[in-house]
Amino acid sequence: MATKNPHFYIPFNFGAIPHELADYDKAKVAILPVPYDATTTYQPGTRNGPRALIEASRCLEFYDEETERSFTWIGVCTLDEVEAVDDAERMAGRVYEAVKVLLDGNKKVVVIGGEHSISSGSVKAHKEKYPDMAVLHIDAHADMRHELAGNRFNHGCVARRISEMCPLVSVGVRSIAEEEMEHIRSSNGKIRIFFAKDMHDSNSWMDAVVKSLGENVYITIDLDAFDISIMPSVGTPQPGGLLWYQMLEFMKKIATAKNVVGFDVTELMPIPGNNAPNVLAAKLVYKLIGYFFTSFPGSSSSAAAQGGKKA
Ligand SMILES: [Mn+2]
Repeated sequence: MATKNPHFYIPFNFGAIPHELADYDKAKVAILPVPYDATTTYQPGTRNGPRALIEASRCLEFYDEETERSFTWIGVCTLDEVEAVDDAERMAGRVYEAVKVLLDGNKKVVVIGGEHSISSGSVKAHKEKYPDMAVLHIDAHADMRHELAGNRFNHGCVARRISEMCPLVSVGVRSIAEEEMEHIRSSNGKIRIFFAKDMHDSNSWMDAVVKSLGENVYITIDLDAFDISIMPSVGTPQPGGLLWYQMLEFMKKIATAKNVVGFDVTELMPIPGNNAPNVLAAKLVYKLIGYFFTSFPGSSSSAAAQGGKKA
């Protein structure tokens, strides 16, 4: 028979959330760690991302001074890590199976990577549940190649694979090949792209992104979308990215206008001795759980609580 933990135990889960709020059956949110890193093209190490993110999350406060509330009451369960297999397509398939079980259990799913290729499995599972959803892809790279290094499931092709399933809007891009640009041009607007060069000196792009998406949105975040000054811990860094408060403002706009059905945060490549980027990644995940899955003043779920359109 289980006994209550004395208060001096700190749970080893996302956020160090007390066991009664991290219990699978009661939790509304399930965090799925996927420590996979096989097709990265420049620097390896994203397999260490999920553990570093969870470790960093344990130092965060539950109270969010920005929305003036704690989010932990909805319940956040940290699942065991998905076991890595060598083949990226099979790995995405494994993530698909795992996410499908969680969605069948009515969880809101947060996948933490691991390299970006894993996101296609999560998108596939969400698409089955939300057939009309679009994907908001936040990334320094277009990830729009048909194949890279002979592999269609290389992390540099993930947006292309996702765009074969859903409408796709890419935001923050500042690294793109000519063939990727041509593919986007020939998509007849099914693939939209917002370049970082048009984002850094004005926030008017945020409303344009909101307008380009339907009601149900899945968000896939490659942490290299952030500027390298605040997020050096990525395998394929690019200068000129999003800053912290800019990202939060954008995410709050999405939360207010859309129904976010799930999200992933990928490509954290921890640098030994520099934990600050790991904390950024962890805090981003915590805030997004709050923005997307709980109500806060002005959010669409708070509109629902007042008789708005969403259940
Ligand atoms: Mn990227």
